[in-house]
Amino acid sequence: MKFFLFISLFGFCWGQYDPQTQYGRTAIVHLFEWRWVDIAKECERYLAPKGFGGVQVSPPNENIVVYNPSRPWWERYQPISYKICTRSGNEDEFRDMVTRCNNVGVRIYVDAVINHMCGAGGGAGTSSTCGSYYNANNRDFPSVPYSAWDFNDGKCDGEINNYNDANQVRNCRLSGLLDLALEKDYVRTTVANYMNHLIDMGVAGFRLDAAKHMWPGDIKAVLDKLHNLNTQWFSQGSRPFIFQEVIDLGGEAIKGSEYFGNGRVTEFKYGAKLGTVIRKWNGEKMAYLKNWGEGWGFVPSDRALVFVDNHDNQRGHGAGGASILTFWDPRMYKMAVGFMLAHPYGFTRVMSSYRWPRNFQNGKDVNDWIGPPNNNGVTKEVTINPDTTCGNDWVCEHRWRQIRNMVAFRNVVNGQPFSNWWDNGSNQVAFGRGNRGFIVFNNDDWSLSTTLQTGLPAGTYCDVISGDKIDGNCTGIKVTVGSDGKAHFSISNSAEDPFIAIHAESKL
Ligand code: QV4
Ligand code: CA
Repeated sequence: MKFFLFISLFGFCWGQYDPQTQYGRTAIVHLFEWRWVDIAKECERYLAPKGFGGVQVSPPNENIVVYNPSRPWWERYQPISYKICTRSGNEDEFRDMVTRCNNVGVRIYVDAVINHMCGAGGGAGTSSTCGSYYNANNRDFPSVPYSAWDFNDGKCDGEINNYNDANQVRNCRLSGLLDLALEKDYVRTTVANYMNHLIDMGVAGFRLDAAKHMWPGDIKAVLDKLHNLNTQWFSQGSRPFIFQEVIDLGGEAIKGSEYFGNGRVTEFKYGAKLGTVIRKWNGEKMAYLKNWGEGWGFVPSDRALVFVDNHDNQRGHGAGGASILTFWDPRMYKMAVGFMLAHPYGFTRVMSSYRWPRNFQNGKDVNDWIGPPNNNGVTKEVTINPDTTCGNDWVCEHRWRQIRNMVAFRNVVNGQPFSNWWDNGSNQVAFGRGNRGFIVFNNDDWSLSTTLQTGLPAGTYCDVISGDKIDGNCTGIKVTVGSDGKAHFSISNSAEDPFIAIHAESKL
C-alpha cells in the first residue's frame, strides 16, 4: 500500500508540469482566435499526422462585446460569465473539438482568464457574446453570479501603477479590469467549477492568464479543487497541465519562481533575447547561444513554457519589445523557431496568427487592436489552399514547411542530449541532439563551408528546412554523413533559409 501511496503522491506533485501530450509529442500550437469547428478539423487533417502535441485555444468563456474599437481581439480577455459561448463557437462545438482532437491524440489547453472580469468602464447591459446581462458599474455579473463583494475594490479600487509593489500588482486592477477576490472560497470554488467543467469535457490543462496578478497561494487553492483529467483519454490520477503567464524580465518585485509550486511559467526572456541575437542587436551573436537556457538566467527548463512570440508581444502588447520576431519578419522568424524547436530547453509553443493591416504612427501600430478575420464581426473560416497554406488572412505559421518539420525534428530527438556544439565565433553555429539530430545555422554576412561532427550514423539525410523526404527522395538539400559521423555543410548567406536540419527520420 505504501508503494501505491508513494506513487500517487509522487505522481500528484509532478502532474502540473507535465503537458499530458501523447508520448513523443513535444510541442503545442496557439491557434489564436480560431473557431472550434476549424480547430477540430485541423487536429484531424494536420496536427495529428504532423505530430503536434496539442493546441492552446483562445478564452472559451463569454466575454464583453466591444464596438469601440470594433470587436478587438482583446475583448476576449474581459469575461462576462463562464458560459462556453464566444465568437469561436458554443459549448457543443467546443465539446466536439475536444473529443475529436483527443481522439487523434492532440490535447486542448484552455486560456483561463480568472484574475478579473471586464473593465471598470465596461458599462451595463447585454453587450456580451452570449447576451448575458452585466453591470460593471456595480460589479454585477448575475450569470456567474458575482457581485460587489467578490471583487478587490475594498483592498484597492484603483489601477496597478507600481510594479514594484507586489500587493498592488495582485490586488489592484490590471488596465482597469475588475479584480476578483481570489482569497474568498466562493470565488475560488466558482473559478474551479468553470475549470472542472472543461476538464470533465477532456481538456488537458490551462494557460493561467495574468497569473502575476494573482497570489500564488490563491492560485494553488483553486488548483487543489481541480478534478483529475478525464480517464476516457488520460490515465487514472492525471493532473491538469498548468502554465502561468508571468512576465518577468527582471527588475520587478514579482519573480516567476514564486509560481513554480503551481506549474510551469511562461519565460518571456526567451523570445526577447533570441530576437536580439538573431537580429544581431547590441553586439549579440549566435556563438553566445552555446549556454542557452538556464545559462542565460532563464527559469529551470522543466518549469519553462517557451515561445518566440505570443499574441501580445507580436503586436506590441505585454512585454518583449521591438526585438520580438514574428511572421512579419519570416526569414529571421523561421531561424528563431527552428532554433527553439531543436534546442532541449523548455516546453515549446508555436504561434499561429492572423494578418492585420499594421499602421505604424510614431513607432506604435495603431491597429494593434484589430480582431480576427471576420465578416461583420463573424470570425472567418480557416480555408486551406491547394499548396497547404491557409487562406482568409490566417497566417498558419505552424504549416510553414520549416516550422512543421522542426516540430517533427523535436519529436525525433526527444530525450537526446545537447551535443557537438560548434561555432565560428560569430553567427555560424551548429549543434546536435545525441545521435538523432543535427542543425547548422549561418547568420553571418558571408557563406558557411565547413565539415562538422554530427554525431549521426553514416548515411544520406534529407535537409528538412529546404525540403522534405518524400517516397525515399529528398526534395531539398541532401547531406552525406561519413562513417566518422562527419559531414560537409555549405550554406550561402543569401539562401532563402540559411539553416540546415537533419535527423534520424529524414535519413534515406
Ligand atoms: C482602459 C484604460 C484603463 C481604464 C479602463 C477602464 O487603459 O486605464 O481603467 O479602460 O475600463 C483593454 C484596453 C485597455 C482598457 C482595458 C479595460 O486595451 O485600454 O483599459 O481593455 O477596458 C489584453 C490587452 C489589453 C486589454 C485587455 C482587456 O493586452 O490591452 O485592455 O486584454 O481587454 C501585463 C500583464 C499581463 C498581460 C499584459 C498585456 O502582466 O498579464 O500586460 N497579458 C495578459 C494577456 C493579454 C490581456 C490580459 C493579460 C488581460 O495576455 O492579452 O490583455 O486579461 O504585462
Ligand atoms: Ca488580481
